[in-house]
Amino acid sequence: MKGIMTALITPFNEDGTLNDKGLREVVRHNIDVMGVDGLYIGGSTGESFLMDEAMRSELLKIVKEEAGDAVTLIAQIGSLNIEEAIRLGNEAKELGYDALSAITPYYYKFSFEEIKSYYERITEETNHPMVVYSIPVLTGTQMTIDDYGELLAIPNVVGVKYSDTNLSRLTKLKELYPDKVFYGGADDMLLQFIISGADGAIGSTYSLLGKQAKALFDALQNSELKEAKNLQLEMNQVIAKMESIGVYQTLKHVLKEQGVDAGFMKFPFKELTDDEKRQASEIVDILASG
Ligand code: NAY
Repeated sequence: MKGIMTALITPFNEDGTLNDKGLREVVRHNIDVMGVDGLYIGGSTGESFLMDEAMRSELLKIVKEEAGDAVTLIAQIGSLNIEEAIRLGNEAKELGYDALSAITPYYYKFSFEEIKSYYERITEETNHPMVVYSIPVLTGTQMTIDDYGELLAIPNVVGVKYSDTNLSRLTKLKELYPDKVFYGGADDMLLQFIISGADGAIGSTYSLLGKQAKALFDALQNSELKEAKNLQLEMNQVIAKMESIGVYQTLKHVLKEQGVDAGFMKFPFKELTDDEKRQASEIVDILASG
């Protein structure tokens, strides 16, 4: 469960249906070319909040079929509809996913008690390892150290995908809960996450920067701080460009230029304009020269 995991994009056809062939290519690319330790399926990068249940279920099936047991697989099954989350969680478990993950319930301003009962219910009814997915920048839900502690005490909650930038809180959490697994979630701060106590990271850009991220992770395990810093600076050149154009769209464009059928975005996400495509293509050159 440790190391570098790609938050997988989902390739769609132009009509919004799942691009089965493209999805398999993206899975293969991440395992065979990037060499990442795991895949996180159906997260924010995966556009799963734009999909219906049947499509999310199909996504989980195809990825498992293609990946087999080659890498760790975590299925993001969270949904505002608790029955849907439980059904998807049980499907993922039966398919052989190593763990489930669920976004904190969003949109409504749920109380912490409500958030906690959501995780209690999903874990009770799926009985499979659960990674809490906290991403305040998208959900607006911030939790305190005590809140995290209460969630980590729920049976089967094994860790947190900590897509937050408060690193002193992360350091404290890892000190308090050394046996739980914490994943960093801002790819331009991978170095800082690992130094702050994260066991690994889950990020979108590892579909392109997986090798550098793995090298950075390994450098830190060997206390090669200077090497790790250089790798982070190299990665951040690409990440900054992606953020200025649109991370998910740029990922798909660059992968396609590299020969991986990453498909289209799901409505209402827009495709890149011609000018943005030109800017995104510069990343192809940067990666090829590195
Ligand atoms: C997911 O569920 O797709 C994630 O892991 C999200 C992590 C990403 N954050 C967002 C907001 O998409 O990888 C990061 C992010 O794309 C990267 O740091 C570049 O900004």
